[in-house]
Amino acid sequence: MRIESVEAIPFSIPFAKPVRFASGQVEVADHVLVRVRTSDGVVGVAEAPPRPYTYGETQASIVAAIEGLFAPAVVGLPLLSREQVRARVGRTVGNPTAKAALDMALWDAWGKTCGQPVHELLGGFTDSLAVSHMVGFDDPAAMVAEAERVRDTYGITSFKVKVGRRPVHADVAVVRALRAGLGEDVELYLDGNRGWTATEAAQALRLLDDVGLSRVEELDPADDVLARRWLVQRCPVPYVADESAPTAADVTREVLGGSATMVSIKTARTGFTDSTQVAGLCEGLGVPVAVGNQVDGSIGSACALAFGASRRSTSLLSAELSNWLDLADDLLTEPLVIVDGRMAVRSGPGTGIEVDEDKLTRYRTDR
Ligand code: MUC
Ligand code: MG
Repeated sequence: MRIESVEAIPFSIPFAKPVRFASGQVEVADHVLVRVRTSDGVVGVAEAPPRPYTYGETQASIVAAIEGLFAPAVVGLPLLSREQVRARVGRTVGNPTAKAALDMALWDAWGKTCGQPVHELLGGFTDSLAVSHMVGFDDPAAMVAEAERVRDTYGITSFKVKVGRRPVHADVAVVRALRAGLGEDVELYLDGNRGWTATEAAQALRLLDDVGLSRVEELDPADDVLARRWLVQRCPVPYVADESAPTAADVTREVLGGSATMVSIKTARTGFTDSTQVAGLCEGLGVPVAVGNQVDGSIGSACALAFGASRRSTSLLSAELSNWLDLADDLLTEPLVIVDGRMAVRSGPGTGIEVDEDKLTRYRTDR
């Protein structure tokens, strides 16, 4: 069974509530649906989210990379020759979400071919994950109200708080307000998307010492190499590498260099194949991991769920799986669900999702 075609379909679905953070903001899911067809007529899908402020990709660049470079490189290869696909696609540098979506669409097609869910093909560790919700920039009262609504509606008790604004005191006030409003029983952790200097981040950590944070992520730029190591050495909780360590090589460099003590794994940028590699590396190094979110849509969230549930190391902590809640609509025939703060794996073959063709017709932007 061979790869017969690879399509890149741009679509656009508005977020009912835009997500804002230190490195950018997302108002519309202007993502790309990657659709693979095999010689047996099986179809696999995944989505690529353009995040120019993180990876330099745009919706147009993802479509161009897939149509112009990756599809011609892989069409005709056996569906299961993932290392060949990886080697050929890897000849082009960059384009992480375009490569990841192609990889996940191929896994989806394989799962649908053999009638097995991807989370089982990848390891089958568990059947549900605790969900963490990301709270974007707003004023303190609005951020507390959003977290309370998400907790009361979906039972979610883990929150990633976006920080990195100046002055530091504004974000410190937000985090304090969240702890006061939500109580001691919720998990709170921070993501600065490189917005602060190491000195500002250290100040924030001092001011928040008694708030009970579980971890912090990319508070300052990893490219400020010595300042970052200085901060990580002093950080009282795990310091997560996210955008500074998207590949296994980056993880090795950042962790061994003392610039991070924990790693965020995002299927949106490492697909299933390279996410497996990163997870195995972290397990070998003894570095904890968490399943992160690229402000994914429903398809991307289903992929992150399948991967997170596949291994022990990726299912220990709550996974960032909830940004689709803020989308005005999605492309799925069956919506995702969060009950009692958890998402159950989809039981169908592949990643367990089906694209609603009428919705795709409505939201695609290339016709
Ligand atoms: C995150 O964890 O940083 C925001 C920007 C991005 O690249 O991903 C999101 C969430
Ligand atoms: Mg992050």
